[in-house]
Amino acid sequence: KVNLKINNIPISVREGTTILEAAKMLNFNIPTLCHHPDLSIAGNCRVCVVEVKGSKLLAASCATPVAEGMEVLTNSEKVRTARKHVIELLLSEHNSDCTRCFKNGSCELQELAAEYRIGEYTFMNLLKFKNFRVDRSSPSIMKDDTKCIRCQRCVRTCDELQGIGALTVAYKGDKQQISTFMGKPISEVVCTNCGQCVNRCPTAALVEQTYIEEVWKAINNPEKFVVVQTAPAIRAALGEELGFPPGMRVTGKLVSALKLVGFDSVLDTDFTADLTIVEETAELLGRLKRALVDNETVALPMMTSCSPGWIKFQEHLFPDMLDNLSTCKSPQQMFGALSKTYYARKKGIDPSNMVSVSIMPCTAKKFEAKRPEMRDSGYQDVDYVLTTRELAMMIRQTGIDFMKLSDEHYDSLMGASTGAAVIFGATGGVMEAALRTAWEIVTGTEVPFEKLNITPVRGFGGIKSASLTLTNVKPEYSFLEGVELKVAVAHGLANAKKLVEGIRRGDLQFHFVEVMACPGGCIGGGGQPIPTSSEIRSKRVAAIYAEDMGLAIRKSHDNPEVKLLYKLFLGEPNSHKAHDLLHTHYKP
Ligand code: HC1
Repeated sequence: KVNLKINNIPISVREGTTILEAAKMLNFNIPTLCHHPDLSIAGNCRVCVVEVKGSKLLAASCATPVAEGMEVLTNSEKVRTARKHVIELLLSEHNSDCTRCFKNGSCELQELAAEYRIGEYTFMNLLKFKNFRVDRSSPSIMKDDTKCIRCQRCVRTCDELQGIGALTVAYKGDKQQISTFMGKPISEVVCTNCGQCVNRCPTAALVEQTYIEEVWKAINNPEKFVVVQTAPAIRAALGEELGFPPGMRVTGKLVSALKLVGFDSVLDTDFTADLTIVEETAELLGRLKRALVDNETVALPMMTSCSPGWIKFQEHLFPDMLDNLSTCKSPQQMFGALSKTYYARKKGIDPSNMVSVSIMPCTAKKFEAKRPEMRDSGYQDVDYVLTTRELAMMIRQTGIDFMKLSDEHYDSLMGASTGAAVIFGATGGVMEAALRTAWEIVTGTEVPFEKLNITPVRGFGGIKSASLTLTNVKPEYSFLEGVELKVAVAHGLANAKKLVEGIRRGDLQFHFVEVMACPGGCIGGGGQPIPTSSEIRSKRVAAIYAEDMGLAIRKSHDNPEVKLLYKLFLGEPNSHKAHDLLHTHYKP
């Protein structure tokens, strides 16, 4: 233990603790702009400076470990003056057009400027001498260098958490910029659109491409029938934007709010998450049969395909392994294709007048919706994708007191879901849901309720693995008797990279692999409320599993509306119609 004083209050902390962390333990907040708990220490914004007795220089508290006998002042005259100057210097190179900014009201720099009462600028406005661009080339992410304070959170996120390195620091001194390779547009570089950089950017240098106005226009057009779907992870996070603490499930209020916002039908991505499990399990069993019985060369392990950041990652980094991806479209896209065919037909709506909107925790979903493969309904299957944050803006604009809303239920036909679908939102959830279904299909016996939680695939381990020996299988699955089904789960693309490299080298052998691009899975998606930290991710995951535990139906194949869909429309899993609408192939 190390003993020190912060603002004259004694404290004893573990060796290696930084001054910033120790101050937090005493409930002193030291502002920072480059520090983020998920990332390595940069120490480059200098906003977190503190005074250490005996030292002439101020210390960056995020990068300075505590020492025995240290006496620290976090708010002395000297500290306040320096901090104010740092903020003023940052503002001298920042486009402070706050009222027109997407992050107005949620910008960390704006918040500090308000806290330190920055009025007249002390320093010359240098921005006007710079020739910065706004990059709107990506359907997911907008990069505005005029707002950038070069804290490098985005660079570290892309490199450390995602293993991509699409963003880097270019040039030195006052010419320094955060740049893509050769300054190319985002849409032309190795960006997966995951939005993890957006989630950590303190200003509006990186924000989602917003489609709020387009969605309002559709809602206000009496000719249009606007359906909305909500991803599994939204219910565990939206509350944070609207007054609730992290970890509060707001499923019923979310439905009420969407109805008040004006959507004509409020439906659930969880419905197609269940459908994905039924389709994907049939596909996996088919691949195993072709490999084990027909001795065909089959791409194994099969890999999940619901996370569009992960798909793009494979396209960029492992194009030789695209056949390993399940042919299933993501639940978002299955929903889009069915909304303009099955749902439109059953409800007597002309699909050309239908607008399909989805609420996603993910910025890559905006890109996914615009992929050319995603038009099997004859139209663009999903028209607009909004993040959790954009939906919160729309709810605020509607003037609803979200906290006071009563709970409502999703509309029918594509609104029913099971606990298995809800857990899609957490890393390991798709695998757990698939195993619940695969076991029952292969053995023909029901998994007892108390055995439904498959804990080895849960938690925040970067790469998790598990195995399940199949016994007492049904005659048609005799080729699986005694087979040890090996599965693996990775979240965050840096972990995925390690896993896929191991598989490609032949060091790791699995039958089925789940990858989610974002840390923690979709609950930690790039479109989720800011901040997202490991503590917050844990709370959202706990909310997801609590929702699963509370539901009477917890296995995807038991979803009554999925059964009805097969009966009325698709026929059977992996049928021709299912293939036409719900499956695709990604080509190198
Ligand atoms: Fe996800 Fe999925 S779980 S990808 O993480 O398969 O975004 O929530 O909607 O499509 O269902 C995201 C979440 C989401 C899809 C589903």
